[in-house]
Amino acid sequence: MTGADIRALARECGFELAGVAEAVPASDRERYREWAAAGWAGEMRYLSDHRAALRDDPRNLLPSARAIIVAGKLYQTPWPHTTRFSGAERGWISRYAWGGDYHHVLRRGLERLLARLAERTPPFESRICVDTAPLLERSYARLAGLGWIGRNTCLINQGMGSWFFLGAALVSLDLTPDTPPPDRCGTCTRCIDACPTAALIPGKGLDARRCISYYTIELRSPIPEHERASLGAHVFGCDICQDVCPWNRRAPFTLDPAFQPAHFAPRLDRLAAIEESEFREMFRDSPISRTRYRGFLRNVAIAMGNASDPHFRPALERLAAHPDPLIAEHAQWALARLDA
Ligand code: B12
Ligand code: SF4
Ligand code: SF4
Repeated sequence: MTGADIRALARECGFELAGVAEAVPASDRERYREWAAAGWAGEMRYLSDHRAALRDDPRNLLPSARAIIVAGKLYQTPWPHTTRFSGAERGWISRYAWGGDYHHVLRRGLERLLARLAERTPPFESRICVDTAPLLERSYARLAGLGWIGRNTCLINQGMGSWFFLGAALVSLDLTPDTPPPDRCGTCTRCIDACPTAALIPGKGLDARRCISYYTIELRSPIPEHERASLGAHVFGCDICQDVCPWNRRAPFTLDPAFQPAHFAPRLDRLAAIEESEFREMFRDSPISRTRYRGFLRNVAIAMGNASDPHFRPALERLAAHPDPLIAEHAQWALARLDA
């Protein structure tokens, strides 16, 4: 079976992109080791502790693996980019989190794909990975021909841009591998120039410790004070280095109901008022649940401070009296910013 056969099956299962890479040690593993050793993973210890070495070889995840099927699913909907948005009373949620939780959607799609494949092949072993396993998804996606790794570190496809998720299925089948496309970033440096926190380091990739996406999603401790102003209205994730990418100008939209917006730019005062049980209910099937209630209110407080809108004072005063010191301290910072 070839990549073209796999792509036909993948399309039937809701994926716009698919390809095949060999299940051999990752050619980018040295690059990854250097990144982790430099401490760029910050508090994301699952990327830098003993589990980091598992990324060297996909056969650590499935010893019988011979091929990796990598699939891409678009999530862009026709709503504005962060860089074209204004509305100080609202908070910004990253495009990838406007709809349902992609982990489930991609896993279900890959399960269907494997079931269809099984109708056409001898029995085989498999393992699905959607962020959940130590696999260099972007590196194998590149090898499987889905795109190149841009200076913003995202995987970019010439016709589809970069607004797509990745999922992978390791299989014990011999499938004909695809070939990686050329790098098409050329002399462009728009993403590096636009990053508000200078997290993209030319030639080296992303220092996650400085990325708004890391601060607002992964970091459990206080957000460094000197970075809070750069967060602007972001309350979950960041899209700026993709918004400015020329390859996203004509990127297609998804019609999949799973990714239609439910949480597009909500009002900050509304977010500041939600109780923990409401947070859980509201974001039950959303990637936003990852930041947890206290992290989310921490982010909302910063965005309110950055909005410099005196209407937020009562809400911030309430948060400044919150029993959780993380929330209270960020709200006090925001109040001081309103006073400045
Ligand atoms: C940890 C993580 C993060 C961290 C760190 C991101 C990072 N760039 O390292 C944080 C929280 C910051 C993050 C943010 C985002 N993430 Co994230 N994240 C991951 C995760 C779980 C692991 C990535 C990882 O291992 N990082 C460590 C670095 C060193 O590895 P890497 O980025 O894969 O880089 C390798 C290759 O790029 C390679 N390489 C080869 N050639 C080249 C050339 C150049 C120029 C460079 C720079 C690198 C490079 O070298 C590296 C080492 O092997 C993956 C899922 C997975 N298992 O891969 C999703 C994943 C990468 N994230 C994804 C998404 C959607 C996002 C966000 C857009 C979400 C958002 N809007 O906030 C942002 C994008 C920020 C950005 N510019 O990357 C998608 C990316 C899809 C795509 N089209 O690229 C993934 C694949 C999840 C998925 N299953 O779809 N993420
Ligand atoms: S996601 Fe935002 S903060 Fe992170 S590298 Fe891209 S532009 Fe910079
Ligand atoms: S903005 Fe330019 S340099 Fe950055 S990823 Fe897109 S094409 Fe590459």
